Amino acid sequence: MKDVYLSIGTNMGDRYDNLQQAIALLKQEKAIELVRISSVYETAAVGYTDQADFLNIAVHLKTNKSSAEMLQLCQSIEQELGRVREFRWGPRIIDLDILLYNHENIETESLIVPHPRMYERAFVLVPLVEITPTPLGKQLQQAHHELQQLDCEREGVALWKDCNKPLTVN
Ligand code: A4P
Ligand code: MG
Repeated sequence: MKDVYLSIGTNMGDRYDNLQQAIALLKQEKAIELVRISSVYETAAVGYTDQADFLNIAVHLKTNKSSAEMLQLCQSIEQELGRVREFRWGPRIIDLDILLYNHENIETESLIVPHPRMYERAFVLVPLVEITPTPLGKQLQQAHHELQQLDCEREGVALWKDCNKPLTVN
């Protein structure tokens, strides 16, 4: 089984419901075992900043799927939830990115892992570090290290106020 870490973000419609639906679709997959889901964080938009705040989470799962199959699954969940790609970094119902795939370095036309922008983004690192208190491997150790260099409040990342609604694995 491969250890995979995903980042999931949403800033359109009922954001919490979008996260819940994405988790439900991951759970439905026989080849996927959900290990841990982070708290929900509300985060200021990065990149194209003139858009609504996001909700972001990180997810740890185990799977026998290849990295290409995982990318395909992420994209099919995005499609199922009705994501329309308007422009890069623009508003989205749901975005599933593969952060890490079993400590591998992958560079194909359609997939780069570790995710190329993950180490500079507090909205990725805060949830990821939360679910990896004992960072195993260089990539997770780097994530912990980079997060220490960031000022999360300044970067606009905060535990979502409605955090009495945690997303759960079971
Ligand atoms: N792709 C390559 N590597 C990966 C990977 N590791 N995981 C390719 C997933 N996809 C990967 O992605 C474009 C292409 O990236 C895919 O076809 C896939 O083959 P996309 O999801 O279609 O488009 P995108 O998400 O708009 O572009 P991109 O470059 O993935 O955007 P980012 O860097 O993910 O940024 N601010 C906050 N606060 N929270 C957010 O969640 N998200 C973004 C998106 C910007 N600002 C944000 C947030
Ligand atoms: Mg994406």
